[in-house]
Amino acid sequence: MDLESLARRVSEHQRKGLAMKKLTLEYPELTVEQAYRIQALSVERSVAEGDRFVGWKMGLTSRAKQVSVGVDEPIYGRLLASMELRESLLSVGGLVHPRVEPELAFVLKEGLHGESVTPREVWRATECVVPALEVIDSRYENFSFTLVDVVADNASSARFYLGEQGFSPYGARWDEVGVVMRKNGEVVQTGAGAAVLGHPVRSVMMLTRMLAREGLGLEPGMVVLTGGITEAVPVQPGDAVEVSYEGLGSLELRVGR
Ligand code: 0L1
Ligand code: MG
Repeated sequence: MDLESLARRVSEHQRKGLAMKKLTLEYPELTVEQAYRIQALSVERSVAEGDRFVGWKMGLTSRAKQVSVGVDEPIYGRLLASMELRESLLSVGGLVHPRVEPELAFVLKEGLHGESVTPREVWRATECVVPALEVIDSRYENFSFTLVDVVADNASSARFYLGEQGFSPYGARWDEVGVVMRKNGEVVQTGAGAAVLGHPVRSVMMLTRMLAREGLGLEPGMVVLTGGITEAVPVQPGDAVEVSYEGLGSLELRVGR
């Protein structure tokens, strides 16, 4: 099986925002390890073409999402500079079926490596915690996939938006931060930081552990999206999403063509 050509296929669908059939329909024998290789190769293609690798995301960090995909461990994806929204406007051009979810992002000032990183080490390495929105977009038809498919598709990474204000890692009980998400003025989701593996710091610890198994690690300056605090909400042009993070302010995202 030619992982390079599968990576090219995934990249093209990501770039053009075109839905595709699940890779596992054609290659049922694909493994999770091979799927991570496809993910890495497709991101390397983007970097070779001028994009920049800026961080990582954790996905499937809530029990509900893990059950829906039939797994009991989160997955990770890679973040590129081109995915970061610089203003509070999401253009759906180039996306298949975008969904928005509130997250807490950790921005690192020091690297993190190894299989047994402690919470204290994560706090010491963290420059700030930032309220964030992730826009996920599975490139698979009907947002339907297996674990292997979604890993190869960069864990559905599409866009992310970071709040302007960063907070000291010691500035809040991150597991107790309540979140209220409104779409077009109606409350559509509520949650708390504890939805992310019990505490978002565990997401960074787990990511570091998962990367260490591959000989990888987190570098200074990187962003880590720790995982959805609520279910992801589908959006379309004309929608406006507003998320308030208890004690931390709010983020808005208008959705356009
Ligand atoms: O960020 C996430 O939790 C999404 C991971 C991939 C699963 C999905 O697309 O819903
Ligand atoms: Mg997410």
